[in-house]
Amino acid sequence: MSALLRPYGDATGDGRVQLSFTLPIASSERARQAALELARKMGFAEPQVVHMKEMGPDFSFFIVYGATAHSVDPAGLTVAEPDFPLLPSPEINRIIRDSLKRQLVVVGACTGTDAHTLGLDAILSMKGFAGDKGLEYWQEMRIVNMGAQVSPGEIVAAVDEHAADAVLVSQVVTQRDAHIFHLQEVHAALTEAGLRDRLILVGGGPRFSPDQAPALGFDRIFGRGTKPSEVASYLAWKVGRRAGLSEADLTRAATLA
Ligand code: B12
Repeated sequence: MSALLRPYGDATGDGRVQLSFTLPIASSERARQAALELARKMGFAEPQVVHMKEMGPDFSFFIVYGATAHSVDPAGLTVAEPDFPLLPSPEINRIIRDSLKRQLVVVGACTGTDAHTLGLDAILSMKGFAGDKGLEYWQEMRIVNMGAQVSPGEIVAAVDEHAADAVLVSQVVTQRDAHIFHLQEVHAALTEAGLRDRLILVGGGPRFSPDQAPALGFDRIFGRGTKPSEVASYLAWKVGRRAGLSEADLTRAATLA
């Protein structure tokens, strides 16, 4: 059934939304008017600046509240089907065991100048993220967490040393698409070392979306809010497929609670 949805602010369907942005102008009445004019140009009716804060001497941060005339019909959207099944924990261990007859070795690193390790740790470390345990929880996985500011050459060396099956690369901070460039560097280094084809190569970070994977030469990219169990499911599903486990087996595994 199709139903047009409009944002809810003060009353149902009033279209009111909140928008935040920064302008390169010192905080002042002129800056406030500039923010309001920008909001009007973006199509917001009755905009109000509900927050203006100086960001150093030359920049101002704004939160603007206003009404949009647009609506959306969720039923009319094309939504991508999940590209791998979410698997229960025991099935993740079972599939890895059946496929490899040994532990799956995962090397993880933040590359480039990026010092943001929390995202990678959320995925790898036992304590996990949002109530979900990290990859260290699965006994059929061995995790090598290399931490922050790891160069592509160091990742290649670690893949060699640990005979890794999967490489997980994190990029959180970015400017001028540096996060994309750094993933490309890792891909190039692994390819040059002749290791790319035998690895499951996974990237992640809040600026990425899964549809970027093919262009970057990665098998899968995970974005903002990823849960470790999604990554564990993906890795098990991928090794299962590579080992020739049947689609029926993998699908059955997904339905076992
Ligand atoms: C904590 C933090 C820091 C800490 C990092 C500590 C640490 N050990 O990680 C410190 C203080 C060091 C820091 C420094 C800086 N930071 Co900072 N930081 C943050 C902050 C507040 C939280 C990030 C975070 O940990 N989120 C929680 C984790 C769990 O979420 P996540 O990273 O998105 O990870 C999830 C997914 O993205 C995904 N994921 C991430 N990686 C991977 C990898 C794989 C393989 C997979 C599968 C999934 C995956 O899974 C995770 C779980 O869901 C953000 C703002 C914010 N609220 O996000 C700014 C932020 C990221 N920082 C920012 C900036 C600018 C900086 C600095 C440049 C500031 C400065 N001028 O010095 C420096 C950069 C230092 C450097 N060399 O990298 C900006 C980046 C803006 C941009 N253009 O990219 C942000 C967005 C703040 C802002 N709004 O300006 N920062």
